[in-house]
Amino acid sequence: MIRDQETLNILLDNISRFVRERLIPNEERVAETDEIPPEIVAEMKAMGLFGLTIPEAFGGSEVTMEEEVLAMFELGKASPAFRSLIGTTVGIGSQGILFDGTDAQKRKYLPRLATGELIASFALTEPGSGSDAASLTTTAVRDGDDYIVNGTKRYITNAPQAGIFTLMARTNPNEKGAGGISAFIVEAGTPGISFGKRDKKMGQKGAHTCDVIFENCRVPAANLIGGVEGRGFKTAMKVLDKGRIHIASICVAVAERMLAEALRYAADRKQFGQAIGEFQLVQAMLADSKAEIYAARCMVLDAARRRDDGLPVVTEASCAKMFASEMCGRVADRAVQIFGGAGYMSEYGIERFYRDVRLFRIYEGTTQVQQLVIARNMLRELR
Ligand code: COS
Repeated sequence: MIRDQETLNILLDNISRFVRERLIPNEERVAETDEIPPEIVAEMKAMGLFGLTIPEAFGGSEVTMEEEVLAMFELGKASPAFRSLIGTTVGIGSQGILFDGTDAQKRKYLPRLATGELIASFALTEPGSGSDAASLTTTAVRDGDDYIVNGTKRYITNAPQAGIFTLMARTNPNEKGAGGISAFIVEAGTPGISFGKRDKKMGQKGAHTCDVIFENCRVPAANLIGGVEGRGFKTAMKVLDKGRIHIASICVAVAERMLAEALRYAADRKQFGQAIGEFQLVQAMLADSKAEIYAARCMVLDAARRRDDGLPVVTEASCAKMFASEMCGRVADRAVQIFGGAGYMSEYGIERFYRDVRLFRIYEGTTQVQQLVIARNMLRELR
């Protein structure tokens, strides 16, 4: 759903210019230093990028899902690390508060998320619990007006920068599955929280993850999301449904960027007396990539519009995330192939994207988890 085409066009133009003039010229610097320069972070804040999905009442711009994916089709054309910095605040870190939080929780945290003063992170995964999210073992035991949290969360995106975590922990030790899990807002400075070393990753330099360790960490009961125990798993799943459409839109954007680079290279690079783009075998790689990007783009937009219409999108979100992330991997592979030897060399940048996009098929639910969700829903509907 597009609320006001003119306002949206201004936003999309601004992001597109920012990508062209500020982010792309800084990509190599980010890859080398593993840091997004502070002046770029400040510009992202000033542009309101952290507050895109936060309601206007709390200082954000309250974009619809369709508007969000259109914005990500632009922002995603730069190295994924830039998107990652705003990604958890726009998405999985904040949306649990928005969907299921109390009014007091919204009033307390959303305004500072909207400005980027606070970065929100999503703490679900653990050393022993990844795809099987309902098996998590971090505990939150009620003690007076607090909960005492113990456990370790792993690979938590933006944890080193985070001001708050949306934390999933088990409040009912007798309920081993999803029903025993509750969601909390935990402030990063709370005593009892410590951080592991920054993970050394295959790609996405500039986007940081690390362990978050809770040792007898006292969290006020007022920070139990929605004030009701046992609803945390569903909150997490709802957040991920939306997050999966968001990630799918980034896959489309990065694939478009890689294809644009491969096309330019194919048009310039000459072998056997002509541009390699004149060869049908290279054309096949360009054409397959174009068609697959178009298909993913249509899926993402359809899923987003359905969500805006209030329709269930669990299956569509998983379909879009699965198809778009796998498509992005294939486009990355073809782009490296079209660049040939240059594709393997870091100075051309395409190998960096090849490594960066590998994550899309893994986080916010692996391709295999998406397959499981899609097929389970099909069988459920049949029954
Ligand atoms: N929206 C709302 N509720 C949902 C839901 C959704 N999308 N998906 C599941 N639920 C509910 C179910 O309805 C069920 O509720 P009831 O017990 O009241 O019926 C409950 O949650 C448990 O669901 P289910 O039995 O399907 O849970 P499973 O343990 O089988 O897990 C998967 C399901 C595998 C889909 C889930 O664990 C998952 O998504 N794993 C991947 C996690 C992930 O993406 N991690 C990445 C971390 S962030 S980078």
